[in-house]
Amino acid sequence: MKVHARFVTSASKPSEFPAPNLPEIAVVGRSNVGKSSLINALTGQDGLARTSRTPGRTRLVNWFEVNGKFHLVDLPGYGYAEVSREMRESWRPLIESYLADRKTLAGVLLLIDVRRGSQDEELDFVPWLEAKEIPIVVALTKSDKLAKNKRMLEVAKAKKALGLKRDPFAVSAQDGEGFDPLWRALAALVDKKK
Ligand SMILES: Nc1nc2c(ncn2[C@@H]2O[C@H](COP(=O)(O)OP(=O)(O)OP(=O)(O)O)[C@@H](O)[C@H]2O)c(=O)[nH]1
Ligand SMILES: [Mg+2]
Repeated sequence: MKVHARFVTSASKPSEFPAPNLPEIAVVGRSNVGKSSLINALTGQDGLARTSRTPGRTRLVNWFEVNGKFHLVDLPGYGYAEVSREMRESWRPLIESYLADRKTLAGVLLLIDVRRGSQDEELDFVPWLEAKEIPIVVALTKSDKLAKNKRMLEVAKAKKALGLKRDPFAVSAQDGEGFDPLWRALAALVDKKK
């Protein structure tokens, strides 16, 4: 798929959110799981979203417009203990209010590190999204870090743990594994929203 993406804006509070004019896919996951890297790799634009080895890099909500058709929204990561309590407590309402109230939300791309698997946050989060009838696509990131047979095992484990109807995708921002089926799944969410 040929992709053109551009940065739209950042927000630290709902009053700064951009006008809800395009369907949006929110990229959600633990800090350091590879949300920003995946956005860069999927769009083929290095440096579009800021990435870092240090968890907690993305502290704002960032909007990226893709092919003039939809937004990928990079949300701050959760589960990063070293960020001050105050910071963490300001993020949760920001993320939750975004997910609960955003009229243009087409779905959530939930990322889980293939080596860590689903933890409490994901086990809580998936039913929370389901209760709100927000469509979910799950992808296991950094698939390049595991041999193929181990990867397949993790895919099956995550599907079962989260009670998903379909296999999560295994993706790698490093080598592009899994991008075609992931793009198709995201495009389907966007189309359904229109
Ligand atoms: N090997 C490998 N490393 C990756 C991959 N994706 C991301 N990383 C590395 O993981 C680290 C975190 O990546 P980010 O994209 O900044 O993670 P994030 O989820 O945006 O993190 P926060 O903004 O802190 O929530 C960086 O050092 C990346 O280079 C991948 O597919 N493979
Ligand atoms: Mg980030």
